[in-house]
Amino acid sequence: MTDCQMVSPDFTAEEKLEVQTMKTYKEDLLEDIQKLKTEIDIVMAEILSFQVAEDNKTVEKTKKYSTGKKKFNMDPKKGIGYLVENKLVEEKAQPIAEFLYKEEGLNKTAIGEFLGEREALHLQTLKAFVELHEFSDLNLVQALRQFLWSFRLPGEAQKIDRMMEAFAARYCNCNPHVFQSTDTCYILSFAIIMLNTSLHNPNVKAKTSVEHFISMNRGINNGGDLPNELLTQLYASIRNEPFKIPEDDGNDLTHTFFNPDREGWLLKLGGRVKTWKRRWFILTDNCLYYFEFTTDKEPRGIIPLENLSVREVPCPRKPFCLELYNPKSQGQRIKACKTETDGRVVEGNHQSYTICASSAVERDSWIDAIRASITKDPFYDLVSVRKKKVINQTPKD
Ligand code: 4IP
Repeated sequence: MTDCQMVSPDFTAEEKLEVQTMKTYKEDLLEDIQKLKTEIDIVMAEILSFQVAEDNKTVEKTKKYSTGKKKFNMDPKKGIGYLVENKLVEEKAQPIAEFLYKEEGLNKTAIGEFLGEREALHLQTLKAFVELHEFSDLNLVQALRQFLWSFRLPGEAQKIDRMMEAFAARYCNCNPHVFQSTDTCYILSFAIIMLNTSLHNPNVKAKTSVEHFISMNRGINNGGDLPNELLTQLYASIRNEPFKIPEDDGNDLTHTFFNPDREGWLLKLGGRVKTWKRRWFILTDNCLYYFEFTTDKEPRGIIPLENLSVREVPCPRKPFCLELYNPKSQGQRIKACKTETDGRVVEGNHQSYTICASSAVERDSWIDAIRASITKDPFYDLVSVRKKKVINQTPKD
């Protein structure tokens, strides 16, 4: 029985036709709805697979990012190379600097290593990295605290030089009226780092006083002095709170400056008159100081180790001797000073210093300590070159 036959027999032929048309229209509509449903299902499936692909991409990207960070921590250059290859970091100073400055989980030694390199991209990244630090209205100690916490200074003198130079330039940029030159800021920054070690490293016995700190920094403001209040304030800040240095594994700058501090009794042979004297030796600041008594304030003699070498030397009747000598000008007098019995400080007379320890072990550890001290000399050179430069300048009005 057709739909037409199902309609009421009381309907006119016209009415029956109308009902039939409506039914056909309804069927068409249902069919369209079904088609739409199918299409929606297809689109939904496509959207879903697209989302899955996107999610997979994100997961993949996150994975690569974390691999890149791991690689960076093991080998900073390779790590950045990997991140660049995978388009996760742009190969430009600014984005790399931002990555180093902001990214969590990066090893601060690796950051220091990357920033210390000499190639153009590294130098530009260092500049951009330092510029991400905001030092305006901070005193020098506050700024150094922030800076030295953001990475770990590498051990190499030239790298430290570049980093501290960049730091000083940035600090002076943020605080244009504090110092007369970047060099002044650079020298004072080193003085502060050394002060930190002197005050907080238990191995350093002689603690720097505020008066000594002020006198150490005389003339560094382009020939003029920095205000005592400023130096006193910086001194107090360090005394009250030491620098926080990332991952202190005994190889940071403060150790580099002061290690190894060694002191002890040794016998020293006279220069012209060859008599053996028992003296208390202190090795610090790349100098050997010797005293008559451990409690003496003034040393009897000071031997700057610059340009000297040290070696084991055979000596009649004294089995554990070492010798300090100038490898470049043997036979000439070593630059040193000594105090005469009448109290006058005069130049030393030694062409070499022969020093005797009480055992082979002791002799060898003095040799090691002196050698280590000599090889660390570049730091002092870096600062002293700048110091000479700024002290010889006429103060500006
Ligand atoms: C002295 O011998 C002491 O050994 C001095 O050592 C030494 O000076 C002198 O060297 C030497 O003549 P006498 O005391 O027997 O006279 P110290 O200063 O430790 O007492 P150095 O330069 O080693 O300090 P000359 O070079 O001044 O002779």
